[in-house]
Amino acid sequence: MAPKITAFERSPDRGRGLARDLRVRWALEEVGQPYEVRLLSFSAMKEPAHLGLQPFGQIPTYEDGDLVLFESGAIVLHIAETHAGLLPNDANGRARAIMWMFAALNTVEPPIFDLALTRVLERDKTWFEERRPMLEARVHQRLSELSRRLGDADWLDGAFSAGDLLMATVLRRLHGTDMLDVYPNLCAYIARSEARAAFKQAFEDQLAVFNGRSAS
Ligand code: GTB
Repeated sequence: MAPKITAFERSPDRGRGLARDLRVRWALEEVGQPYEVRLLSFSAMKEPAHLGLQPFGQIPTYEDGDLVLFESGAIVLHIAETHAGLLPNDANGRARAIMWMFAALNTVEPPIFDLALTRVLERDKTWFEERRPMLEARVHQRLSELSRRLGDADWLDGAFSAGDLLMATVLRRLHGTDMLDVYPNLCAYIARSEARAAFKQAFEDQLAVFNGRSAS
């Protein structure tokens, strides 16, 4: 039986691939693992059936036989650990790839997500313009540090890994802003990630849901 994941029935990002099911779809495509998708409305996500799988009433989840997982990072790690292709074979390289997974989710994503959320939900607040420079400065700090570390390498540590997959999904959230413009190597890194066949397939599949063309 193919693993089953959950995704938005109608993503608020209008098919831009910013919801966190994309990273799970992408990981499954990278390792060549077919999967099924269960689409959920916002109300279904808060019902007991889904809360039994995801205590916070969110997507994505991952079900494979007896195993139920939530947290996109944990799901991607599980996929990477149980299939070839997303983690190096040597123990040290593997540990460093996992380190980059944590860096993406714990160090780089929070300021980017805070800024995005504030732009969407708090734009009409009196203090929005006052707060914005501080939020943007925090994002720039992380981007400049990441840019310096990446240098002219293709990927964060040797070959493409689950660390790059998560980092690219985190950075993609800045599409549509000018914040990446001063980091040409990060722009090229994102473009390189989005050029991967597995990314393209995952992106198309989530877009098909938004466009009502999904088989799920
Ligand atoms: N830490 C969890 C994980 O990584 O799995 C976070 C999961 C999460 O935030 N899920 C969101 C969700 O289910 C969807 S991805 N939200 C519904 C809710 O909490 O009620 C976050 C997201 C949502 C919308 C956009 N967008 O419109 O651009 C982008 C990202």
